[in-house]
Amino acid sequence: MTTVDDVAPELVESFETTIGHHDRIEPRDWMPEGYRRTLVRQIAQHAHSEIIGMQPEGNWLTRAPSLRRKAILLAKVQDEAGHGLYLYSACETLGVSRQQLTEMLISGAQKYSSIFNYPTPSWADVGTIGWLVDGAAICNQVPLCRTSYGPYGRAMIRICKEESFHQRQGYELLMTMMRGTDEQREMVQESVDRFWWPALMMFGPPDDDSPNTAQSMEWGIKRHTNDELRQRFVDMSVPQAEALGVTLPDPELRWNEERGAHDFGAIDWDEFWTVVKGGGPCNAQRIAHRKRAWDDGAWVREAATAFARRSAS
Ligand code: FAQ
Repeated sequence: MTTVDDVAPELVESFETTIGHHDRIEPRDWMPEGYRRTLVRQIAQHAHSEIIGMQPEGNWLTRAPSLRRKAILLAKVQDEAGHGLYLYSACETLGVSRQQLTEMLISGAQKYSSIFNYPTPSWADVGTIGWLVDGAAICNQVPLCRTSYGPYGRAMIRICKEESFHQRQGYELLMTMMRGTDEQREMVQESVDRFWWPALMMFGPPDDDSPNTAQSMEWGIKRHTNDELRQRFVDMSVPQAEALGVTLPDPELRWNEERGAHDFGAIDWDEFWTVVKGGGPCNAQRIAHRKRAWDDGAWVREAATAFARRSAS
């Protein structure tokens, strides 16, 4: 492992200058081991989230209420698979293989977003995930297009364009239901009630309890803190909820003239950490499903590797 102490000073200086100028670090450039490890951690967690994130909505593929909704949902879930692949590829430029990353996900050594450990018992959840979960993802990810590591930032550009489409389809789905029957409106409200707080948790722990934020900001990996992005998401969602005609389940949510932002109630951080540590309602099911798919695909990976080896010789 190379540390700052045993590399040529001009390499360290070149890294620091690049970061200082908000330019991009590329795979061939020297980088501190901590920078590389932080990127592997964050990009892998992001990739795993996209792949595990296919499950809650995938649950509705066979039960979508019309062919049109089914085709849209199928396309969205396929997009998530694509995002996972771009991100795994970006991560591989840092010297880890997709096999290692998947094994770390399955063993619990690497995390994925807490939000995907909640169930999706209602069709309205498909719309709510698009509106709130993709909405939160966009808020967090648009600044990552300017992250300091080239392959990650470039992957994020396309991902954000697709997430933006996903968010709109979710909102349109909910809007259609809100124009329907009382029962449909109740389904939307019930789904929003369940997803609002977990969506706020997607941004990570509060800044004063976030061990990685300060260093990640210094390295230009993160461009904003967790709380800054969470606030941005709340401010963006309030008028959207009003237009939709749903109530956000927070009696303390109100505009603060002085701050020019919304105040909101306390997040249940005990719930967040329970879910992050594997105790959420669907953690075991999500990982078991991923492991089954990985095991079932072993023969395909073996055949592809053998074919590649034979073609190369
Ligand atoms: N869930 O010090 P920080 C999507 C962990 S993609 C689980 O603040 P950091 C698309 C964190 O890893 C959603 N764990 O960490 C889609 C760390 O643990 P570690 C995913 C969490 O990295 C939509 C510890 O807590 N997006 O939704 C969470 O500076 C619809 C301390 O936290 C990304 O991954 C959490 N919510 O900031 C797909 C975006 N929050 O690793 C399908 C990129 C924190 O030290 C359907 N990632 N932790 O053991 C990021 O921006 C950052 O990694 C944060 C966390 C902001 C998530």
